[in-house]
Amino acid sequence: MQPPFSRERLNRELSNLVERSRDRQLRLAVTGLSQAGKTAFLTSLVNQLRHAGVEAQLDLLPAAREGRLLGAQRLNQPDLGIPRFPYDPAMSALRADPPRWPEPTRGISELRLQLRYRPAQRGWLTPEIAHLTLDIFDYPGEWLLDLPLLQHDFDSWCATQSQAHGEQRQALFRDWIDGVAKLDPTAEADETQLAELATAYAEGLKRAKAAGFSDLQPGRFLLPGELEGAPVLQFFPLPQALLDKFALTDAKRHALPDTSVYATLAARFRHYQQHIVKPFYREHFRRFDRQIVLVDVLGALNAGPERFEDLSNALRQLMQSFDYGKRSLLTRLFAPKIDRLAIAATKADHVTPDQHQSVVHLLEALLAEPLKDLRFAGVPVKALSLASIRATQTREVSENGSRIPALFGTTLSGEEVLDFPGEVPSHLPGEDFWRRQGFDFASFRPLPMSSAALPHIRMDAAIDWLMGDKLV
Ligand SMILES: Nc1nc2c(ncn2[C@@H]2O[C@H](COP(=O)(O)OP(=O)(O)OP(=O)(O)O)[C@@H](O)[C@H]2O)c(=O)[nH]1
Ligand SMILES: [Mg+2]
Repeated sequence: MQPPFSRERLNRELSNLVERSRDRQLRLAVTGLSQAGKTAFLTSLVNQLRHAGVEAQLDLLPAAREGRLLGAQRLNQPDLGIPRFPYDPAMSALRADPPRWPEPTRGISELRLQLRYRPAQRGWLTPEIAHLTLDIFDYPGEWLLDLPLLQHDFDSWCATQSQAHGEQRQALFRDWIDGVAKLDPTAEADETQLAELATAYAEGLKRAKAAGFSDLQPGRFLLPGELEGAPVLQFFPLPQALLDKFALTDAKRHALPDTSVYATLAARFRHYQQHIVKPFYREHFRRFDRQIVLVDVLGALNAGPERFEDLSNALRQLMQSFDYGKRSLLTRLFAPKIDRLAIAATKADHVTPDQHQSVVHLLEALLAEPLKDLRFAGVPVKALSLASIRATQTREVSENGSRIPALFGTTLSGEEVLDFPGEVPSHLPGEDFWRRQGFDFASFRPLPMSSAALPHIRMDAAIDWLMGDKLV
């Protein structure tokens, strides 16, 4: 009787099986507030991995240093409902003459890469070549700030939003502040009036974003996409002073008719929570295996004390997205499963290399509480500083016999400059630092590309932490 399979066929099947068993998968999300450098990081990540075998400088990644990482190719992504990460347009911008930064992101996008590598340990069952399938996600930073909104009802959310903001930020909301002060929360809701006030609130948020503020809720007001003009986005917090003026105690509020201003805004807030915020966490966030949180610490330092304080508030809220303690909101609602986290200060090419360690210390100081909680919860987390796409070159300048490090780059307006950005404090800056205004940098244009791989600082260290253990 003929055996069902020939010996060759059996061997082939067996080696396919082994090959498949070596194939690994990872879902990686790049996270961070608006303009933190997520798209630049993702573009550089894809670029470095694609050129890992040849041009890319990845000495801090053992698989690349040992010549085992052979490169990466793009595959069709599994989630057909999510747009593809625009890698080619980003690279075209960086390759343009003069080079440009990739466009800001307006929605979520995904890219699937297949990495080919030679396993480090060879046994008789180990295939010659193994694969790691990497799904990477980019989404606007604003969406993340909506998680904390889930732990509130409309009243407690109004209370958090009424907390004192600095003068500079208040000034940006002036139209809304003046308009809302005239509102009667107990009156019958007037759709046109609510739409106008909601627009004024959204305009305030947009102005605050443009002025470098980070603590901006609700996030979708900034990037409404297809929800532009929809009633679900036509709400805003009622200032505590207004609620006090109408002596709206809990009992009184809840006795108001559904058609009142108060009840209409509260219903829209609940709808936003259920239909906008929750689906994002349920469908995307909780399925990521690993995340990197990017923070533009240097940008905030450059922008002064009010912005820096605002970044610190926003980060505290953002980090709740990683609080996996048993009683945390995230765990209760979505049971996430992240097993590794990196926290990176971006744009490190804005300071000279001798300052990089201080940047990491400052980042750790800024995130001291959440980092402590994460480590306590047993989530492995690493803090580092990096430049996804290095835009400056380090130079040394002689002055009075000593050599001072400096940066050379081209500003966004095309001017070549030699920059002395100053010292980065290694702890949270106090009044003294702000009084001296000891830190100042220009924004630089990307360097013209001289090789297929983008220049970077410590992208290889970040890649190693995020996926090095899968490449052994
Ligand atoms: N010098 C330098 N600038 C950078 C680097 N990465 C980002 N930038 C600057 O920061 C800006 C924002 O970077 P993005 O990658 O678009 O930031 P994002 O987090 O994706 O921003 P949103 O899409 O708006 O949420 C860029 O346009 C650059 O000006 C870097 O490695 N070095
Ligand atoms: Mg982006």
